[in-house]
Amino acid sequence: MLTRIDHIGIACRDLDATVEFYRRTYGFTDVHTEVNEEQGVREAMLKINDAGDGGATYLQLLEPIRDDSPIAKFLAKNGEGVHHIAFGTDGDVQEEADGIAAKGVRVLYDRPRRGSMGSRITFLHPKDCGGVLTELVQAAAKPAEH
Ligand code: CMX
Ligand code: CO
Repeated sequence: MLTRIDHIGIACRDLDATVEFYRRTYGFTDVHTEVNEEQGVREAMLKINDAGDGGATYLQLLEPIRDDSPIAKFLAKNGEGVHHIAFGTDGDVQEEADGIAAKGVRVLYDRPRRGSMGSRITFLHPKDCGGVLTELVQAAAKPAEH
């Protein structure tokens, strides 16, 4: 099941300046920064709130590290702004994607890829989602409690 908004992805040209804007303007802080080579981004996750399923909701700020990456292409065409929305699943993301594909929506990956903080992610084609690039996220399993 899709249980929450996991994050909103925002394309920016200067990650550090954008993180600073969100800190100065709203008081949000980056809880995590990483480079995802496969996606061609340097990114920061700003936590907004915890969610009832044990997950959380974030803003994902994305700066391109390559000219041929999806974020670089988006910036060249549209400039900075909202790039995608991401729903969090409480179960297997591939099962969610298969169920959505069966409804006629194109899923971009054959199998999930690695997202922020060890999550498993896949994307739905924006042309099948009313112009909204949509990501599905299965958060990394938390270590077992002792
Ligand atoms: N939101 C809405 N529409 C979008 C879009 C977006 N973010 N990106 C592209 N489109 C639209 C374009 O406007 C274009 O529409 P028109 O044909 O009407 O002009 C169409 O989709 C094709 O766009 P394109 O610029 O030619 O781009 P591509 O087809 O090469 O790539 C997409 C589009 C969605 C397949 C590609 O961006 C992709 O694979 N995205 C998934 C991966 C990703 O976005 N990674 C970065 C984030 C990583 C993370 O979240 O962790
Ligand atoms: Co994302």
